[in-house]
Amino acid sequence: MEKWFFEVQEPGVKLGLEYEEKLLDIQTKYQKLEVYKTKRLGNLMVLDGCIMTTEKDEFFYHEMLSHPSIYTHKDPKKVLIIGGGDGGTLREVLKHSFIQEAHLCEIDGEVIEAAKKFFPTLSESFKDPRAKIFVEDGFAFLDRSKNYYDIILVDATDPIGEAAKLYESDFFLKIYNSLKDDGIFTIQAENFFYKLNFMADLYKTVKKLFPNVYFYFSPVITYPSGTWAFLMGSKKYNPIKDVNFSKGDISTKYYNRNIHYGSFSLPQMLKSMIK
Ligand code: SPD
Repeated sequence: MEKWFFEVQEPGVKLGLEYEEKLLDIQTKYQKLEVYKTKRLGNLMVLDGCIMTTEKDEFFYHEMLSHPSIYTHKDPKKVLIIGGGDGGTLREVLKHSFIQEAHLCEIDGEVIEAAKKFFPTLSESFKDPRAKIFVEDGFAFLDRSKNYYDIILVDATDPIGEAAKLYESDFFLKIYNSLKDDGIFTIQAENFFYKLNFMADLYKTVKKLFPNVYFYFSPVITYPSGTWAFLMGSKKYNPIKDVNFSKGDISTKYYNRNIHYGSFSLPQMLKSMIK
């Protein structure tokens, strides 16, 4: 008999993935954590009913969260990832040999353990000597690290429940203060089809703190609408004028120079909301 996992992506819209086996189903201190072995997309991680990542399509999201800011910053050495307990973003950051320190602050240690067990191709970088893992709340962590990071990447869940505070001005102020004078941060930012108003509000909130704010996009086939947005807040650099690929090539499946430039083109319906 067929077994299916369904995510309700929007009222009246579901995405279904057929699976062979449920590998994990636990309630952690923070959320319900499930892992499925799917027929088509490898292992699937689900938090509170929401698709986080699959082994087969994760590269879109993790490459695109990481590399645009790394190639835009003049000389990035210290990176902080908030969330991202599956390790995919950490793996991408550490592909760059010039990154000296990559700190990952994930509130839920059970996500890290599940990633180590069921997502080895994402969690491989936990062993890298440049990586340091902190299992704690991102707010408290940021309070302890002022003016320290070149880049901060927020690899969060959707802005629902507890995670909603990761999309508010108090949090962005802490990020601003933890970045150096030419720092950049990037946060996952939903999609323009279902969440246009959310994206416009997010842009305005970040723009009050950061002089340079940009949206860019990537396909992520298992996320609502199939097209995912990222917001970059930068104190100094512009990702089109300042991007510098002479830092060296890395191995990717999706990100490249032309994708970098093209991803910052905005759909008209979003452009008119943030002008
Ligand atoms: N609707 C899905 C949004 C999930 C964003 N975070 C994914 C975490 C993967 N590292």
